[in-house]
Amino acid sequence: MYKLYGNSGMANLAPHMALETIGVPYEMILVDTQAKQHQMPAYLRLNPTGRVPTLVDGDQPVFETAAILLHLADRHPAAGLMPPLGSLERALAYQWLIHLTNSVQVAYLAYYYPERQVADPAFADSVKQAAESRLNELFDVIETALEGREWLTGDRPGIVDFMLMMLVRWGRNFAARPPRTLPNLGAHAARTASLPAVIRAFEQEGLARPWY
Ligand SMILES: N[C@@H](CCC(=O)N[C@@H](CS)C(=O)NCC(=O)O)C(=O)O
Repeated sequence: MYKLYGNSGMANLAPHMALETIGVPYEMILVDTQAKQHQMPAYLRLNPTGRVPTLVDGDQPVFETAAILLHLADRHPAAGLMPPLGSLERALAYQWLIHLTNSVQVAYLAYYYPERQVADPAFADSVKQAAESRLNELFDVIETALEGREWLTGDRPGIVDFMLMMLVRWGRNFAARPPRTLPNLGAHAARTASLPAVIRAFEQEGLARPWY
């Protein structure tokens, strides 16, 4: 049985949506990040980066959200969470998943933890504002890519969509322009949030509405 370590609304949310979609047995294990459990030896043995999430498959811990999502999609091909192997749609799914984790998620880390980016905490607010501007630029690109599409790749929801919806959610409190206010991104988030498996994941994480 899988074990997914994480905390409410954190990056575990996308793998959580995937697990609920697959319908396989798993245990969700709360890591109390407020209490710094993610920095404690028991957790660091699973994930030496000291971040959530971690998926444990059998005895094997796997960290990095995108890697966990890809592993779940590979393990359960019947769930159709990635386009067919070798297809051009799959190439685009890799493109977007890597972009989402490598650019969008990284910009969010500056947005949520600006103090880690600067030696002088006086500049933290400025870092946060710059991160929000950068995220707006990144979301503009995805907004355009979603034109005329229901899902970011392929013709059914998959791991890339779960990752995107989670990242749209993380911007719900942006000062100027939350990503849900862009028409295609807002519609994509609504579409994803109406999937029964996604609803279960949000409810199990105790997330209050509005979700994005
Ligand atoms: N690239 C990593 C980033 C993980 C990450 O930064 N997770 C955040 C939560 S969304 C975290 O662990 N925050 C606690 C901390 O940094 O102290 C992944 O996707 O797994």
